Amino acid sequence: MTSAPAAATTAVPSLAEVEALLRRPLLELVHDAARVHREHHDPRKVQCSQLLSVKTGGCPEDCGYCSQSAHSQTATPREALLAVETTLAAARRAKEGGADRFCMGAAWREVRDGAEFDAVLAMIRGVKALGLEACVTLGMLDDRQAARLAEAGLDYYNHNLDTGRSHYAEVTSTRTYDDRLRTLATVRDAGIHVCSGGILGLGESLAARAELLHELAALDPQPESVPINALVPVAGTPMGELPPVDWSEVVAAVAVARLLMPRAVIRLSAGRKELHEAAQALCFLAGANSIFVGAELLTTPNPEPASDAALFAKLGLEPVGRA
Ligand code: SAM
Ligand code: DTB
Ligand code: SF4
Repeated sequence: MTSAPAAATTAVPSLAEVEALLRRPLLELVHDAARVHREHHDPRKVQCSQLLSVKTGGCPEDCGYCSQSAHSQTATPREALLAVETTLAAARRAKEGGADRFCMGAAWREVRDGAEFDAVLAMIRGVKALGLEACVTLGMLDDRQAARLAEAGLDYYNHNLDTGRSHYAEVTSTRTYDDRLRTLATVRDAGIHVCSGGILGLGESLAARAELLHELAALDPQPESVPINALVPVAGTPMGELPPVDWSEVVAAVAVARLLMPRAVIRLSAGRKELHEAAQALCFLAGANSIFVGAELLTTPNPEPASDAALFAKLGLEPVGRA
């Protein structure tokens, strides 16, 4: 028998209950999340993905946090799609560095059929041939495009809800929350694993943060992979001057994500460079079991591999790719 979808076995708490979870005394919350984590996952294993921006900058969307929006004046250069060989050379290096998944991001509003999409399909085939899992994030897409991604062997499609529905218009005006949900359904219907999460620190209220976590947990089936990003402030974007989220709020969001989505892999994603080691340790205790490795995310810095190796050694954690 194959395992049942998570949502079939887990009743999703109400929105008010999710907000109440976020407000619980932090160590009580972490304790409960750690227990649930251990029931469903090996607490010493951490999935390690490496990112590459295969098409950087010049994006027509106006996401207020993003270095790559054409609506913002940032230092991020606008580049053409990388060559397939350049991408696969980076994937090879990622594998040598211990990553088990290679994630490719494009600053597109949506996938368009043609030579560039064909090149992305070739990248996916090449990444799979190296023995890595493949993930892409390409914006919106239709059924046929999703089917072609699945046929190329794509394991995961990342498409974040970013924030709660009530706060979404403050973040992006060029698409709607329902556009996002529709794309997630298209990915799901194509049989590709769903990676969907959000960003903390976009000026959202605790209620809006609860909405985001509730919305993710209510997806049926729930996402296999849930990135929790903390805003990496980028100069020249509308959100570049927002105050940083406190580490305790990152820990609480990870813990609540773990409680609501016991089987999902919870990814401690962007913002880790600004999160001190002890705070990251609490996140791993509370159920985070995936990170981005490598010194760069898409356009912003990530912890150096040597410092992550030292942190794993201190905490007794192991990358899933290592036996
Ligand atoms: N254009 C595609 C899209 O938006 O779906 C894919 C690339 S986009 C850069 C992928 C995700 O990265 C966004 O949905 C957002 O959640 C996250 N992200 C982008 N900039 C960020 C920042 N400055 N801090 C934290 N997360 C960020
Ligand atoms: C996700 O949730 N986080 C990653 C990945 N999905 C594509 C992106 C983080 C981007 C951080 C800002 C940057 O480097 O441009
Ligand atoms: Fe474009 Fe994605 Fe950045 Fe939004 S988050 S501006 S869609 S690259």
